[in-house]
Amino acid sequence: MSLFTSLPFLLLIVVTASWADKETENCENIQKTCPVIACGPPGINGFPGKDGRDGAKGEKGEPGQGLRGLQGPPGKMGPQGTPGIPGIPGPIGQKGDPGENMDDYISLATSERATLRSELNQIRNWLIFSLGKRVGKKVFFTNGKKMPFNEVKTLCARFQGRVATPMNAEENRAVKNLVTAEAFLGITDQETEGQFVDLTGRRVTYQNWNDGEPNNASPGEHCVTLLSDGTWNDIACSASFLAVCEFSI
Ligand SMILES: [Ca+2]
Ligand SMILES: [Ca+2]
Repeated sequence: MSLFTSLPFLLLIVVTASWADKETENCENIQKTCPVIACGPPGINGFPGKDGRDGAKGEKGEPGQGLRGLQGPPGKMGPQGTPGIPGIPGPIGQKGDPGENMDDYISLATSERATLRSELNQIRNWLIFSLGKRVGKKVFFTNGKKMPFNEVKTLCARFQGRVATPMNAEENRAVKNLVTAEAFLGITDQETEGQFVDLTGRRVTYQNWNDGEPNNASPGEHCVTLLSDGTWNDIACSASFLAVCEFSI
């Protein structure tokens, strides 16, 4: 090694030795003036201190962003309000059709009634011609069925008629020509034996008894029938004979 190449190295040694002496001197000086702990390792952090006092109240925050609740039920109905102001009258309507004239209506009703009456007369005449026998203002009809006397009364009353009651020879002949079997007449002596009356209680003035009748045979005969020859016989009311009704026209 040459002298020139080792010179910087020698200077470095000298400077380092000089800095070490000064450092030792400073440390000795510090130890003389500062506490010994100043040169020790740093201590461990202590526990956190107590909470401080509450601060001042902050300003109101913005509305939250959460979901809105369901709508509640409707409240109670409020009091009725005052009536409103009447509206403006509407426009006048068109003139209506003229009504039916009362005279025309009455005339039409009268005409229809006359037509109906005419038709009813035609029907009645046909019924009499085909099914009944007419004498004056009385018509006799039969349904061709046999039944007890009380049932004959009920049947005739149902059609607003009466049990056939000949008041003279002509009516008696009409009934005889109508029937083909023994038929009840509307004559009885149920109230007083031997006193024959019609169903209104009026004593009959016309009678056409068969020979030996009325005999009120046992156990008692209080109704009357028309025999095939047109004469009469008193008979038990519970027996069944042809029903014949009469009607006024
Ligand atoms: Ca009798
Ligand atoms: Ca008799």
